[in-house]
Amino acid sequence: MADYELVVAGGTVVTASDVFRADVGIAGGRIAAVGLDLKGDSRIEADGLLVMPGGVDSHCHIEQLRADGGADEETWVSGSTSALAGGTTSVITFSAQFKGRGILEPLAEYRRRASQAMVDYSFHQIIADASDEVIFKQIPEVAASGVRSLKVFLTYESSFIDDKQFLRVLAAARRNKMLVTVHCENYEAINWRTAALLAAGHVEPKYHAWSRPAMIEREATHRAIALAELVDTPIQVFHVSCPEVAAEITQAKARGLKVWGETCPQYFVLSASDMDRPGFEGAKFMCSPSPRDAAASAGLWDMVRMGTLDVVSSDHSGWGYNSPVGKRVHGTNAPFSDIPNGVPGLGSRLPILFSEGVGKGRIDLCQFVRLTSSNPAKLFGLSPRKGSITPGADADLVLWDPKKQVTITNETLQHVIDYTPYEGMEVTGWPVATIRRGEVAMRDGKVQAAPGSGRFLPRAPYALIEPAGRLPFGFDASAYEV
Ligand code: DUC
Ligand code: ZN
Ligand code: ZN
Repeated sequence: MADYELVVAGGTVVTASDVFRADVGIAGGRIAAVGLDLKGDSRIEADGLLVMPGGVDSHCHIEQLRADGGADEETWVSGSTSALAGGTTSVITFSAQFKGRGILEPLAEYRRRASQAMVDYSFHQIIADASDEVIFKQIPEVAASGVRSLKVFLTYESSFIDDKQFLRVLAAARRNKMLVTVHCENYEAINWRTAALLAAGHVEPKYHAWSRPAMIEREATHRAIALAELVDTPIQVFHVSCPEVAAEITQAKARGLKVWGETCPQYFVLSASDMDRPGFEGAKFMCSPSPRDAAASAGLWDMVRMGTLDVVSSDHSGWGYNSPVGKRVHGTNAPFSDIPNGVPGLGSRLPILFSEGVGKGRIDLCQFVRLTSSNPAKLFGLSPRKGSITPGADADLVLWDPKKQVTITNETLQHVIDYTPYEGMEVTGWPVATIRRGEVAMRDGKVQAAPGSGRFLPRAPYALIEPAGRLPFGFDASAYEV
């Protein structure tokens, strides 16, 4: 009998720190050895391929419930299919709270729906209503169930929380050893500008960007960091769109604060001008924060290289273009303020970052692995089980052809959303096989995992997100029920 059930042989292994030729031996769904001349019951030839940890997409919206009773079109089966097709093996999605309601029932419903997943998964619990019941009773239960991150929105009518509620969430996170992720845009400023734009008759999709220029994101980011510093709670700033916002994070890190930054492929390759396409077409590119311009994208790459931005996730969001419950839910003449925000990106995340980043010499292979897999795994408490190629880790691998040229079409991405904002984009580098816990889940574009084969990833407390221990005047206000 061979030593391993499966050997991935002769590839170039890429980890967060090294690039080297080796075989990877797999047994019991885990990596059992990384070495030379390993013998397995079966074997995958990886000559000429890169062997990298499976992608960890720590921010994507799958089958998210909507306030009107519906759910995202992207189901766990279609979303998992797209993720695996694009080399991603683990995701963190959202459990949404609606104002006036609790968080335990929705989380149970998300857990039920995710039982169809084909990738491994966890959740960020959205807090849209920081009531006493939620803050003092339900958040501790959510943390104990293994969900160790919260998400708050500083904008959006349905989910916005004010500074007082935000402070209560930060304090609850500190008490319960959780990380807070933040959507940073100024709610009042967006509403004020939107009202003025609509009064001026500026209703087309391109005015979405006008309603929320960069300083609206920068202000909210600055505020989020200051309030997190006040409570001494670690945060991750989601979907940073431009370097002046990232600079707030640079300064926070330089002061020794535990503040991390995430960006997404759309901020590297889309711009506000994409929303200025004829008719309703611009809606395809509408997401928040708004994509900016070429200079902002160039500046974001600098921020990635400096280490300010640690994670590149997809922020995959489930709104179809032609679907009656998608972008045109309020009709194709709807003002920009009534068009749902978000772009799909589960399957295109790795190819775009590889082609634009590694292929164009902006980042190296290890940086690619860190941004797309190792860093999100570490930051969200999934490491070393996920995000590394090391004995004992889950055998989640993507076998990558660095030379393969592909023209992205919606079909290549295999999501249920009926469009991609990247239609026609040429990329070099593509996943040819995805292995999830030792099983070949995708080969040559054919996804072969069974619905329900994904597993929930409970997350225990972990050192990285322990408070920095720097409380103003040494007084811990989070210890009081206020
Ligand atoms: N912005 C978000 O905050 N979430 C989903 C999509 C988007 O554009
Ligand atoms: Zn957001
Ligand atoms: Zn999002």
